[in-house]
Amino acid sequence: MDLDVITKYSALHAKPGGLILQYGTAGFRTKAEHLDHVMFRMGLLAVLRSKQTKSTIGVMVTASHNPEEDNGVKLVDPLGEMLAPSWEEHATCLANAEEQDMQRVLIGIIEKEAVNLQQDAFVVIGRDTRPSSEKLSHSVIDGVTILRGQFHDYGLLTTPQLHYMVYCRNTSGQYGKATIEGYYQKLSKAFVELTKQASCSGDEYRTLKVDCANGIGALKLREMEHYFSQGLSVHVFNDGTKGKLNHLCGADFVKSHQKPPEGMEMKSNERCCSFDGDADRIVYYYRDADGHFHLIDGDKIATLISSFLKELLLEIGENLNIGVVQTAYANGSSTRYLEEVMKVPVYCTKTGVKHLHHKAQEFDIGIYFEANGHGTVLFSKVAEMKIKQLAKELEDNKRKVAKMLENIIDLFNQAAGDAISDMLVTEAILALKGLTIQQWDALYTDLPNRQLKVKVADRQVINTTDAERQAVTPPGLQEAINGLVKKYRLSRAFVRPSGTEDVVRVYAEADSQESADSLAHEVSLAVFQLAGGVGERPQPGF
Ligand code: 16G
Ligand code: MG
Repeated sequence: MDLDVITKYSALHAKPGGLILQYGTAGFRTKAEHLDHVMFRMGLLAVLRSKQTKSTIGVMVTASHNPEEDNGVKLVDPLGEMLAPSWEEHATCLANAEEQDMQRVLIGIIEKEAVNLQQDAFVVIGRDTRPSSEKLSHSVIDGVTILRGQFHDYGLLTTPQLHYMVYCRNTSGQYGKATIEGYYQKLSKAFVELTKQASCSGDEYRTLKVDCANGIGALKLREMEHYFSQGLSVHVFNDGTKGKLNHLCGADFVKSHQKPPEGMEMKSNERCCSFDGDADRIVYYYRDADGHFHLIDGDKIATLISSFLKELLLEIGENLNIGVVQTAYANGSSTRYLEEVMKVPVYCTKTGVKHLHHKAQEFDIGIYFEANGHGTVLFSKVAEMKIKQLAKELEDNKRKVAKMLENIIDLFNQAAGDAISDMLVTEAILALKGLTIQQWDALYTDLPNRQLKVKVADRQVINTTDAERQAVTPPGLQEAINGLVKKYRLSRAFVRPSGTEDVVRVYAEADSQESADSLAHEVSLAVFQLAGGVGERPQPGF
């Protein structure tokens, strides 16, 4: 490897002196203009990771639900998973090395990870629709090329589609074809076969309104639409032709503001959903006859899916173990419903898909969802083989049910949470069970909740344990929270440093919205006082 050449080219993607960035929960994210050097260097790192794993590695250029001016990048590991933690550290070191230290840092990684430089490398690249994404993806390609890696640039893709491509390529096409048509065909075929079994008598033709956050989801949904139009007709809103990406729309906006997106007409009782900017999250919602808005978040999607899977398994008498994985943000009512009514085991992990994904792999069928709408279902190889066998062996009705399960396995993107895939699964289940969105919503009632942000000098002074539900530092904070929580009924609160923004996040729930709001405010004040708040003291009211 000619390191002098790398140094020369690196200067063309020079790092602004002193800029420090962190490979966070979902890669690097900041203003697009600060990212050119990071992209180039992630191209380099992807080649090294590819050589080390002897597999295809993915690089996705996106900042998901962040504002349009931001951008970001993350690496995708061989089975479509998030980058391994030790490599996240390398990514941070490499991104922050000043120009003159680049060679040393690169050599350090190569030695530490025993990368064989003679090994071939292959990198696949995808990007979202941000104005800055195309140029930044070329900087990734520069990095890949300089280290003599081979690459395929898929251009515009949703984040889960890139995960899918990586997974397909590293399983020699067994999982599916690593092309955009391959993705559309695999999911649509499963969806159409699954919904064929729904009794359509008297059913109106199924339609769904989809807010695409003015992002990549709109493009891809339009391309895909005719593959599944037999089973579902989608009406795309916020398709990017007028509005700004993620501005007053998209899954993150709808979930955090608990209100409908701009740019979508909602009649009462119509089924609507929102994707986020890179289409890896989905939330559903509707307006009732009185005009009230009802949000159906990731927790309720997980509940619908797990109850359906449990029913199917029961019908064929198969005893595969199911586990549901959530985070501390899961609404208390959802956890209670899953455990007490549905009798499925529920586990809590730290925020961030990699933690949930990892835990979900422990089960035959691992269902994981964050309340914000990111999630999927993982089927173990054993479960998949068993179901496939049953679909051949069983008779009549049971065989039909096993076939449905087979289609469900194909319909879930097992490489990552995927708004398109989750949407199709949800639509199929609602059709098969003949459920309206109101009936689905009525499974349980969410506890009123509130999320707030607090600015502090250094958010890392907050350390947590018990899947982020308890703060161990700064001293006195958890005791203060415990004291406040006691003042309200059915209440719960926790704080954690954000992995994507320079803030501390506060979550509170209680028996009424007033109580949840007031508890969240009081906890914010405790954070401000005990964890070094900066700027104005948190004010009550939202
Ligand atoms: C990222 C995570 C998401 C998590 C969120 C939390 C991935 C792919 N995405 O968007 O899972 O919920 O960060 O953000 O892991 P926060 O740390 O700022 O609260
Ligand atoms: Mg996203």
